[in-house]
Amino acid sequence: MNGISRTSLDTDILIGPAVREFHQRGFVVLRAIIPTDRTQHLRELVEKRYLDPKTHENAQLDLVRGNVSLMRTFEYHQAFRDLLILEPVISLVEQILGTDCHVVAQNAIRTPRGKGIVNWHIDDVLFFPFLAHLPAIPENTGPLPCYSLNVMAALSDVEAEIFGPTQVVAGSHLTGRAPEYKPTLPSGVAPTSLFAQAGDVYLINSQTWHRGAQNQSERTRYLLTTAYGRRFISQRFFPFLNYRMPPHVLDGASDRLLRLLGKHEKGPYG
Ligand SMILES: O=C(O)CCC(=O)C(=O)O
Repeated sequence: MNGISRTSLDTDILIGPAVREFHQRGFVVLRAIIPTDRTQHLRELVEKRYLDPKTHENAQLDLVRGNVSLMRTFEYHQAFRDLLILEPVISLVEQILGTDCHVVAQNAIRTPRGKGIVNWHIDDVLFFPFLAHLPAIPENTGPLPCYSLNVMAALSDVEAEIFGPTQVVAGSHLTGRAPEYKPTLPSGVAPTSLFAQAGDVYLINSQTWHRGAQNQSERTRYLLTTAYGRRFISQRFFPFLNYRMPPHVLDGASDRLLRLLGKHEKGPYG
């Protein structure tokens, strides 16, 4: 599988091709973005959070879902919060979504043997259903706008099918259709498995068909997913109404980080 490596290219050179590939295929893979000591620390934090009985005690707090997804990890530790502005990822995200985009969600997925978010899905409502009725997108129109995307950071190695890779259907974001919410694809539709080393990061358009294949190995898989949206896409911090950002999340945050957390300029409507 191809991927864009940061080691040989600086941020500016990486961004143009990565944006093009993202728009064409509905995803792009960036190699070796998070150093090993950081992925190890993040894995340990996920494990600690998961093993803490308090995480599971009160469903009203929505700290874990389906025994697999740890929710709002930026609240838990600054190591997660600081990944919200990880370069060159954040510059790439802002190039795609605009410099007034914000964080929609940040969750850590911990999948031991037998687990996986195995049903095919898109992450938002279907934005462009009319595409299903067009013969083809006319050339020279420029890329279709992307409204929201998910940045997925591999925190452990997933180098073969048995470890349960994220799978995508290349080009599916341009079909104007959502997949049936089940583990299989229509015949003739082929998935691409995103094999990764810990520290690789991939961006997936919210409209791209994707899923996490079942982990069939003894190696627990760790994936950090951070969704970003344009200004008009709502943030999804449970309990939504009256959500209050814990004050420590804002400690020492830069203006860029504050904006990503939701501190916006005034604009239309408010
Ligand atoms: O676990 C994965 O690889 C995919 C996760 C996923 O589908 C999602 O967060 O929407």
